[in-house]
This record gives sequence, C-alpha cells and structure tokens, in this order.
Amino acid sequence: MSTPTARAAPMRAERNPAFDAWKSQFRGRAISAGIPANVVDPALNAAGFLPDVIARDRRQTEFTRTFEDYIQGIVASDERIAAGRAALSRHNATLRAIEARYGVEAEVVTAVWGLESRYGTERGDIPVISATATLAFDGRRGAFFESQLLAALRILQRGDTSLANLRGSWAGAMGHTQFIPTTYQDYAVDFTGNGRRDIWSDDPADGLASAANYLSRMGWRRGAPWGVEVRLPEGFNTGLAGRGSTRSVGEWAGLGLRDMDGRNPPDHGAASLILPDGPRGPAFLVFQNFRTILRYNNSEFYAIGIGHLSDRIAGRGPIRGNFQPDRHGLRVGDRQELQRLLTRAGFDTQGADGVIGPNSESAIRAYQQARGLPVTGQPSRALLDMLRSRA
Ligand SMILES: [Ca+2]
Repeated sequence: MSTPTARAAPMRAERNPAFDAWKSQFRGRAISAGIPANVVDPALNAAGFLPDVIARDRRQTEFTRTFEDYIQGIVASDERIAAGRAALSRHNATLRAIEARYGVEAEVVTAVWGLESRYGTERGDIPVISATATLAFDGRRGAFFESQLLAALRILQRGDTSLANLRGSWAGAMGHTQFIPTTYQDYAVDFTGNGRRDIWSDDPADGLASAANYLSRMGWRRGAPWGVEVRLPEGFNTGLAGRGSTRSVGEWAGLGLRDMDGRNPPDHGAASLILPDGPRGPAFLVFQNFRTILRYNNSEFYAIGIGHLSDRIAGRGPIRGNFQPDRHGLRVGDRQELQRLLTRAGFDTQGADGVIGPNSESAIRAYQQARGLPVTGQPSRALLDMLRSRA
C-alpha cells in the first residue's frame, strides 16, 4: 500500500551546532561504556543530524487505518500473499533448516519477513548511527535511543558489519526482520557460520534465523496455531474479550464460542478472545503463540497480521467475519471507489489505495468547492453517492 511517505526522498543531514556539542558529550559516555575510541570516533564523525527522522518520529499516527484496511490492504493483499509464497519457495531449504533448529514454522518466519521488510525488499537505507544519534539528541525518547546508539556502536566494535552497511529504518530498525540494535545484541544469530551476524546482507539467512531465535526464546510453540477465528453466540457478553482475560478453551466453548464451521474451537491451552474490529467484527480465540508475537511488536493488529499472513502463505483461507466500516460509514472498497471516481472527475487523489490521506483530502476539498458544497475534505456516503450518480 503506497502512502506519501513510503517513497520519500533520501534523508539529508543538516548542520546543527547543538547536535555537534551533544555528540562530543556522548563520546565520553560511549568511551566510559567500554567502546574504544577507534570505533566511536569514525562513527560519530560520520553521524549527521537528520531533521527528517525527527519529523517521522512526530507523525507516526498520521494515518488511522481500520482493521479492514490493515488486513485487506497491507497484511493479506494478493500481492503480499503471492510474494510470500514465492519467497518461501525460493528460500525453502534455509527456512526449513531454521524451522528445524529453532522450532518456528517456515511460514511464520516468512510472514515476519513479509511484514517487516516486504521480504527483504524494504530493509531501510538510513545510516543507523545518524538516525539513533539524532533521536537520542532530540530527547523525546532520548534514553531509549541513546541505548540503541550504544548497541549500534557495539555492532561495529564486534565487526558484524561495516559502518557503511549499518543501515535501517528512520527509527533504527535493521535488516530483513527489522531488529533494533538492543534486540540485535541479545537475539541475533550467525546462521551461515561465517562469524558475523549479518542481518543486513542480501542473503536473508542470518536475519530470518535471528527472528526465529527471538520468537523461540519468547516461548513459541511449534505446531500450535497463533489463534483461530471464532463465532460468538447471540447475546454474548463481549466484556469478556481482551488479552488480559484468559480462560481454558473448554470454558470458552461453554460460553458458546465455536469455530467458523460451528465446531468446538481447538484446544491449545489458555486462550483469550480478541475483537480487533469491535463487538460486531471478526473474533479470534488466541493462544500462547499470539502472546509471543506481541513480544516482537506489542500491537494486536500486528500479531493478528503475522498470524493471518502465515496462515495465508500456508494456503489457509481469508478472515470470514464482517469487517466494520470506518467512522464515515465506509468500507475499504467504498473508499477506493471514491478515489477512482474523484480522479476520473478531474480531482486526482494520486492513487486509489483506499487510504484517505492528504492527497485524497485535498481532492475532496477541490471537488466540494467546485460543486458549491460545504468544504470538509472528509469522505462520506453522500459524497460517494453523488459521484456515482454523475459517473
Ligand atoms: Ca553470518
């Protein structure tokens, strides 16, 4: 799914005397932490202040996506499922060897790869020392990013990769499975056996094995599902949902929960009921492996996303519950149609991905202005109906 920021121009460093002063103070702390000057100095000399990194940090919640947007547009788009099956087949020997060693299914590791870096094609090319130093200096989460910066310097100290190759996302997430430096220090592995834990290489083996190692250490259970989609009985008390509330599958079945084919849900131990799209949307009974995925990224959308993408790569079917409309009463297909119709009417939304961002909002504003309507810049059912009737 394309967003205006997905293909941003390369980040440019800016001169900043306060940043330079911060770097010389930090240098002392890095040396005290035991990192030698011949590692610290070249890295800090090359580190630039990146204002775009700070801008990204400030606007993380620019787009609010519905559960349907996330699942249908990102996680389980036809493209991401097909690319996942192709990646699994291309790297089958490596992924099966990783599964045998760490006990995490190849489809699950492939799903992590797919959501973290689009199967290695979007690993990030921002210098990690510059990004983490900029965010440590900025200070909004200064202590966190200073510890990431120190861990990144230790990567250079150990020789796992070079300063030039130490690249990642704007927030310092690196390689095929987007490890932050501290996670890298504790969980990255050298699967290829060449002495370097190289998660940046075009060869994904170390990166994928590192993700499997992390999941394994966080309690992954091989052969168990992450969760299963369920149906709630009429009048069910949805107040029982939430990851903080755990019951045996027998208790849930006693409360009337069934799988989508009407059978008792499978028993894989303590389970929680998750309603990511509200009480009327899809429902999932989730097990230990769901809680393990949350240790990778503490978001229920993300954990369902990894679980569902792994299911789809393995050939299982789509989510069957009813996705709920957004706050304007529109489903993703409605928003895509709205974008197509606006563009055809001469108000270009710069694509029709169903996400209403700044381009769509200004197209809506221009359309409303041209038609003498109240100018809100917001999508609506009435606007869609008007566009349909004029198409
Ligand atoms: Ca290696």
